[in-house]
Amino acid sequence: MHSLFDPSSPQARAVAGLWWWMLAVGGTVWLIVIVAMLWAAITRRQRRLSSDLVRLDDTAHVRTERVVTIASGITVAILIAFLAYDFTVGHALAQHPLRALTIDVTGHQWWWQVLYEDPDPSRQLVTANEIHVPVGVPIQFKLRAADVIHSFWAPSLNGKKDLIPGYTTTLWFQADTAGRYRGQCAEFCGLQHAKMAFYIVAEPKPKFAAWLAAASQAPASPSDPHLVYGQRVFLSAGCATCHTIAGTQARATVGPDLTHLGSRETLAAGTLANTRENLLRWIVDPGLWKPGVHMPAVPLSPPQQEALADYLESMK
Ligand code: HEC
Ligand SMILES: [Cu+2]
Repeated sequence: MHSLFDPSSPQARAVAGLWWWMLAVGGTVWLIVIVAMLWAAITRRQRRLSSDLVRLDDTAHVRTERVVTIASGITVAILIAFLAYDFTVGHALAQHPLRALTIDVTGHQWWWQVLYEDPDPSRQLVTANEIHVPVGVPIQFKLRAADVIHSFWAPSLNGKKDLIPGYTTTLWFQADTAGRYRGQCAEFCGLQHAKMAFYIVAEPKPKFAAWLAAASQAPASPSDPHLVYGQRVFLSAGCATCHTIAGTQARATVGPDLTHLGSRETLAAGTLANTRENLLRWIVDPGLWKPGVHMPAVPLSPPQQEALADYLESMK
């Protein structure tokens, strides 16, 4: 779901309410103005056709002035009412209730790093591009940017919020219903801005807790020789200079954490469905799918690529 008109949180509903009111009032005013304009044009033309000299007498002048004054007054009143409404919506969105969960999201060109805060730093979970949240729980997002300005926007859950380098912004929402909500970077951030999507997976609390527990576990070391080979390729081909896989020596944070890549539904921030075929294609030439991407095509033999893809997909 990716729609302002399909709100699934109190926050998105407040924003949608404001939008509908603006559409209704703005639309009504527009209609009235158009009708008045047509009416004026038609009556004037009729008067001219009857070769009436169009000269406004004093009473007509006074009448026109009065209409203009009243219309201006109504316009100002409408704008002030909307200003007040807008402030109340903004205020409601800014109110932070006691939140159960804080998630740090860092925007990178062109992917999202996701960190689940925990009082014990060693238990902080890091993942990318897919954000699991429990339903019915207020969740705070701390938003940062690693390079340029990005904007976090999941329209069914809340309005946009910019991610600004060197500064932390916050946003919160509470998902009402379980589902998969699409989000998108909403601030132009370079060549692949359009391919910088993310998904918010809202789940019932027990399911979320199970996901969190599983995702916090480092995957077991592979025993299958093919996968052992895949891991060796990963660790020796340079992938580890940019990526992390928990439980291995790969600890770099230049690119997305790949620890449980097999459990994610898309690759490269919503660019490709996460299938073995697509993963292989991505590894062989990431720039083909995302020209300008900050991941090089690493020269590997076909058996190395296959083993690597199988190893990464095996980590659910
Ligand atoms: C110079 C740093 C760098 C190197 C080296 C590198 N990557 Fe990446 N990788 C990235 C970046 C940056 C991204 C994010 C690209 C994007 O979505 O815009 C990425 C994305 C990925 C993704 C998609 C992850 C996701 O969450 O969707 C996979 C899979 C991946 N890389 C695997 C590899 C493998 C396998 C290797 C080694 C053959 C490798 N990378 C080498 C930087 C690197
Ligand atoms: Cu962007």
